[in-house]
Order: sequence, then C-alpha cells, then structure tokens
Amino acid sequence: NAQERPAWAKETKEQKEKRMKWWTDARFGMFIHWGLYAVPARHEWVKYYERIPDKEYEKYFNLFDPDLYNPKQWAAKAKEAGMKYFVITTKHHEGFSLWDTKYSDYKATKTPAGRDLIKPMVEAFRAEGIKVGFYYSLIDWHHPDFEIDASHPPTPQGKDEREAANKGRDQKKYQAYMKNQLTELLTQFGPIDVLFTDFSYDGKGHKEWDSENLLKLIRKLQPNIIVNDRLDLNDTDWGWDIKTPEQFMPREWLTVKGEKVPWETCQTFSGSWGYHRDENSWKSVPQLIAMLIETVSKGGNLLLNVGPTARGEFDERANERLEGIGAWMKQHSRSIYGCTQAPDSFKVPQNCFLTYNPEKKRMYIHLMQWPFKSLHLEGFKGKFKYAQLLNDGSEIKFYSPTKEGSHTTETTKDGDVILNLPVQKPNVEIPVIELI
Ligand code: H79
Repeated sequence: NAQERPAWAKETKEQKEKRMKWWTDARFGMFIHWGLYAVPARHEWVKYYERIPDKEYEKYFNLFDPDLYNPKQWAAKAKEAGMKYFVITTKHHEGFSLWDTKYSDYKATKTPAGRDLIKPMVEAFRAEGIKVGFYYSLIDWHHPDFEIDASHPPTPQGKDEREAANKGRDQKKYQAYMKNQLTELLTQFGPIDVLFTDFSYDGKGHKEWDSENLLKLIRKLQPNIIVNDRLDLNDTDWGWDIKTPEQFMPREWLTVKGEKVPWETCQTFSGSWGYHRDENSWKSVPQLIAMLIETVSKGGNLLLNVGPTARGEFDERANERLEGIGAWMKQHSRSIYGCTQAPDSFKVPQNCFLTYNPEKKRMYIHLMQWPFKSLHLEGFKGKFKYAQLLNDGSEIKFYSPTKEGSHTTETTKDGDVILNLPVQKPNVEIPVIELI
C-alpha cells in the first residue's frame, strides 16, 4: 500500500496476542444471518440467484415483521451451546440495516418491525457474558451509489448495460456512507469486540472500499476490536487480525509468509447462511462437534451460523443442534476453551484429534472412533502422569510395554504408552481423554 502504516498496525506480536487472547481462548462463536432474505427463506443470495428486480424485492421489506423476536432466547441458546461470542449481520449484501441508521430509510425501523433490532440483541448477549461482533457487508445491492458490477442483482448481462446503469453512481459517496454507518455501529452500542467485513472479490477491493481509511476509522473508534481479513489489505502489514475461510476446513493451521496466524472458519448448519426452509443438507450434531474439535486441533476458531426465521426465531433444527453441541460442551469444553494445536512432538494417534492447553499443560485426545480396549500413544511415555475420561472424570489406566513377555512388544516401540480403555464407548457423541 502506498500510504504509511499507522501506529496501531505496528503493534508487536506479543501486544497483538494479548489484545486477542479472549478470542483465541474462546474458540467458539455464533454467527447470525438475519435480514429481509429470511422472508423468502431460500438463501441470502436469493436476489442474485433469482435475478429479482428491486421493485419485486420490496415486498419482503414491507412484510418483514418478526413478531416472535426475543433476543434473550437467542442469547440463551448461544450460551447453552458454549459459544463465547456472536457476530450479527447488521447489514448484508441486500443493503438492509437492522439498526436505526440515520443514513438510510432501508432499515428495520421502517418495516412492520418498527424498531431497532440490534440494540436489544447486543444487550441480551452481553447479559449472558457473550462478546459482541458486528458483520458489515461491504457489498450493497441497494445503495444508489454502489457501482454495479457483474455480481450485482438483478445482474446486467453485458458490460454496456452495466456502464449505462452506473451513470450517476459515485462510489466515493458510497464510501462515505459506509464510514457513517460504521461510525454509528462502533459508537452507539458500547464496546464492540469483533468486526466482520464482507467481502472483496474480482469486482471490488481496497480501492473501491477505501479500505485503508475504513480500517483507520474502525481502529480509532474501537482500538481493541478484532477485524477480519476481507478488506483486501496486504497480508499482516495493514493490521487485520484474523483469516476467515468460509465453509472450508483447512488442511492445517493457516499461515501468512510462513507464520501461523489467528484464523476462524465460518460454517453453516445446512449450506445457506440466511434461513432456508427447504434445505436438506443439515449437518448432524456429531459432525458439528467434530468440526469444532478439528478446528481447535489446528489452532483455529469456529463461527457457527444460525439463520433466524422471518418471525424472529431459531427454527427447531437449529435449536436441536445447538442443544446437542451444548450437551457435549457441558462435559467437554475443557478440551476446547484455551486450547490449541498440540506440540509437534506428540504424534497424533489413529482416528484422533489432539488439542492442548498450553497454560494447564494438559493434552486432550478426541476419539473419533472407539478402539477395542487399547489406544496406542506413540512417544507419549513420561509426558503425562494421569489419564482420565473427560465426561465422567474416571481414571484410565495405562502402561508402557517392556521388551519381554507381552505379545504387544512386537509392534510397540520405546516411548509408547498404551491406554486401557473400557470395552464400551462412553455414552457421549465424541469421547475425550484428558492427560494430566
Ligand atoms: O454472508 C455469508 C455469505 O452470504 C457471504 N459470506 C458469508 C459470511 C458470501 N457469499 N458468497 N461468498 C461470500 C463468496 C463469493 C461467491 C461469489 Fe458468486 C462467486 C460471488 C460471485 C461469484 C456464487 C456465485 C455466489 C454468487 C455467484
């Protein structure tokens, strides 16, 4: 970037780690996608996929009436699932604002909802001790100055058509609008812990968003905020905080210039982010728990999305999954909170994910398949003193085989430890062994 880096972009690695510690310890957050697209209930990109003209999309604005909206219930569900922060779509690509913004009439206040929906949400989650994150869409399909590109619905088919449609549009004015809206969001709702901007692509990047100045403003208004990487700013030089792969599980801890960086995968229950009535691709509770474990085993966070309905509720499929995850978390969150990838010196046993708490020096072995009686731990000898099942705190006995006697010696190497597991798998989705 041509501009000089501001002071905050020069914080040391240690300073950054300290600022982000609550977030790296938290490991698990709730994403919430809520907007007018909850009314058609067939994907938050429905305006794009179905080429819906503005006039026709208006009907969802006029019908948006979340009469069952009770953010205390949402917050209670997030808490029950073990989520430590939440991120709400204050405005998605459709351009509709959930708060009472001064800078647009395309907002919840002007719909049958008739009020600011963000303030009570922020209050409800804070009251549960859950940190507050705002998602803000850089893309805006409603603002009259947002320059139309190939992914703008209803998508003009040709370049000429787009150029004609852009007569009179001034992206600079849209930049000012974003700054005004972000100023509201970052000054009127108390401390905001996370900002999730979305997103840059072929059509638009840091020039079109004025990303450098946007980030400067964000840091000025909320110096401790954690900002994602979607502003199209150069690697770490420009001071974004987290890498955010979308519906994707990386092979290993994500790096920038060879250095491990904080990362968060955002994931959905069923594919769509907005409430989708007819989607049949819902992940199961054990799949979702496995996703959380695998993410932490690679040093990342999981931001798991709920798309509330048009009437303002989490639907029963979402609640069932949040409850299932919560039941597991109640007994096993020790292997998640404050944990990270295990040191390389520990070899990952077959069909297992390891997580490690570096402060407590405890290792967690997640058994994705229950073996018959023996779990072989290569090179673990002398690295722990006690082993227990995490769900009930019951002792697991172990031994290191010797060269003499046992039939196990032929396939066992020096330094191995064998855990004596019960024949029956404990009655939990994914059993965990804690090494102390
Ligand atoms: O808010 C959620 C999504 O709506 C948004 N980010 C998450 C958090 C998002 N949707 N898609 N993407 C991000 C990735 C971009 C996809 C695109 Fe395309 C490829 C845009 C244009 C080409 C697929 C095909 C989607 C639209 C057309």
